This record gives sequence, structure tokens and C-alpha cells, in this order.
Amino acid sequence: MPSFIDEVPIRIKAGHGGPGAVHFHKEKFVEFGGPDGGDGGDGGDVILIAESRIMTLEIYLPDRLYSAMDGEPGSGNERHGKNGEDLILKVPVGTQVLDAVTMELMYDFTKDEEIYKIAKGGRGGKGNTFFKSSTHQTPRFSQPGEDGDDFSVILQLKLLADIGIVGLPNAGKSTLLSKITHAHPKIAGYAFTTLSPNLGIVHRTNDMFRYTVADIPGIIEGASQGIGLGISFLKHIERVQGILFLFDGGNLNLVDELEMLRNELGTYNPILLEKPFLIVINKMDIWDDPGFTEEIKDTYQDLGEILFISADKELNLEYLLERIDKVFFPEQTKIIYEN
Ligand SMILES: Nc1nc2c(ncn2[C@@H]2O[C@H](COP(=O)(O)OP(=O)(O)OP(=O)(O)O)[C@@H](O)[C@H]2O)c(=O)[nH]1
Ligand SMILES: [Mg+2]
Repeated sequence: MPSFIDEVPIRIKAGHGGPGAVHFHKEKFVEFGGPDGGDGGDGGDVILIAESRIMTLEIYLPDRLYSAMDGEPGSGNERHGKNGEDLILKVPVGTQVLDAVTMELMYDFTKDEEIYKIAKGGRGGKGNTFFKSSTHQTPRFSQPGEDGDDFSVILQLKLLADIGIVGLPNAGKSTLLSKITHAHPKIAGYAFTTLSPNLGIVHRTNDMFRYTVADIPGIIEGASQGIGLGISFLKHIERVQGILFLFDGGNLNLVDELEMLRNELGTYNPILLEKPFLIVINKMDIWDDPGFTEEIKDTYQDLGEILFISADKELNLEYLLERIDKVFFPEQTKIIYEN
């Protein structure tokens, strides 16, 4: 399945069991009372829970240790040590957990609120009370706690793009992605800066809904025949809800460029031609004449809806996002905006 992979290796450690106590109760006039050392507490477990509100694994730091609490030692008077607290880690639905050594799949989260106990805490040790018997009235030993599970895993999440940004090299696709999401793609004033797709997440209306945006490499005429960077990366946008065709307003040849882009897309997979799209003209900041936008709109209105932005100067970006909501996500946003 075409996807972007969000992946992070982490170390998981369940709590160590607390040691059992060696203790004898004290009574007046009796040098040694009977044994009364309590058991140690169990170590905490590490538990993974899927939560649909979480979209990425970016909360996890690579190679960090995530550990549950150790059990506390037992004590006199047969007091049981406190159990170590469990560590609960939230992951997005769709997360797969792989053993970092064998790369075997340990678990696959498919539903919200699904729970997987990934690491079990060590059992607490028995206190010396436990070892008292008719032949052994005063055991002076107890058990240590057991080790908790401790190993490394890889959390991996496949993200599908909801929106694709398509355009010629240098149109400002990566700049746009960097302004509407937290992604940091490479941006530069030459062609083919982006060599493989970048993905970012747009958070809308107080985070009530989110979608992913893919910035893909520039496309030139003949890309479907392997010119430039080719078009194999289009697999990443085969399933999008909509396409933003982005153009460089400083060097605009709208009709020919749109036709060329759509030809290349259609050659790869005709389904891409059926996707809703918006025509977005970037770099409007370099125009002196404010009437220019109206002129373009009038002239090219048959091509589709045309928007004007400056990604770099952040002009009209909120308007662009509103149009994306309405045009590409009419169902989701109806609920949010019309209630
Ligand atoms: N004046 C102006 N320049 C912009 C704007 N947006 C992007 N640029 C510049 O255009 C150049 C190309 O930007 P990128 O975002 O790397 O373009 P791209 O479409 O991702 O290019 P490729 O990855 O090569 O296909 C950079 O020098 C940007 O700073 C804008 O709104 N106004
Ligand atoms: Mg780029």
C-alpha cells in the first residue's frame, strides 16, 4: 500500500518486582518473635493503548527508555510493598509494534481504545513470613523481586496522504507544506529540490479535524516517460481526496502547464483525473498590479476554481485552507461548521 512511514525505535522496560522483607515481630520479653516480613510489590506493566485522536508517533523520542515503576519492598508486620505503577503509552490507530531484533510483528492496532500489554512487570519477592514452616520457625531469608520485561521495539505507522500538492519544479510546493503543517521540507530556488515526497498534517478548527498533505517532487513534461524525476512517487497520491495544482505566479503559463500536469497524472493513473482539485497560483507577492488576479480569474474560469496565495509571505493561506475544507472534505466539515 502506498504510504509514508512514521517510525520510531524505543526501549520498553516494565518495573522490577520489589524484594520481600526479612523481619521478625517484636514482643516484650521475647528476643525473637515470629517472622513477619511482607512480600514485595509487583513491578508495573507497560501498556499500549490506541487513541484515534493521536495521528503520529512524533511524541516518542527515538531510542528513549520508557519504563514503568518498580514494586516497593515489603516490610515488617506483613506489609506488602506497593505495586509499581503501570506506564501507559498512547499510540495512533494503525500503529504496528515490531520486535526490534527479529522485526517480527508483535501487535497491530486497528481500533480506537485497543489495549496491548507489551511488557509485564516482575513479580514481587516473598517476604520471610512465607517461608515459615513447622521445621523452619525463623527463616532469615526472603526472595528478591523478579526482573520486568525489558526489550526494544519499533513503533511504525503508515500514513496515507489526504491531499497532494502537484506542480512544476520551483512552484513553491515545499514552501506551502512548511507553512500549513509542521513539516520542514527542504526549500530552494532551483528545480528538483524535493527528491521524495514529504508529508505534513494540517490541524483544523481547534483540532476537530485533521488531514495529511503530501508535497511531491516537481513534474515536467515527459515525466511519465522518465524525464526529470519520473512519476513513480505519484503512488503516494493515488488515494487522495483532492489535488492542489500549484503554479509559480512569477512565470505563469496556466493553460499549458495545467494540461501538461494533468496529462502526466492521467498517464500514470486516470483515476487522478477524477479527483477534485483547486488551481492555486503562488508567489502573488511579486505582482505589482492588484487587478491581475481578477484578470486571470476571468480569463481562466473554465479551468476550475482559481486561488491566489503567497506561500512564502503567508498571504491567503487561511482562505486556501477554508476552500480545502469545503471542496475536499464536504462531509466532515459540514458537521463542524454547520452545527
Ligand atoms: N516570492 C516568492 N517566492 C516563493 C514563494 N513561495 C516559494 N517561493 C520560493 O520559490 C523557490 C522554490 O520553493 P520550493 O518550495 O522549494 O519549491 P518546490 O515546488 O517545492 O520545488 P521542487 O521541490 O524543486 O519541485 C524558493 O526559493 C522559495 O523561497 C512565494 O510565495 N513568493
Ligand atoms: Mg519541493
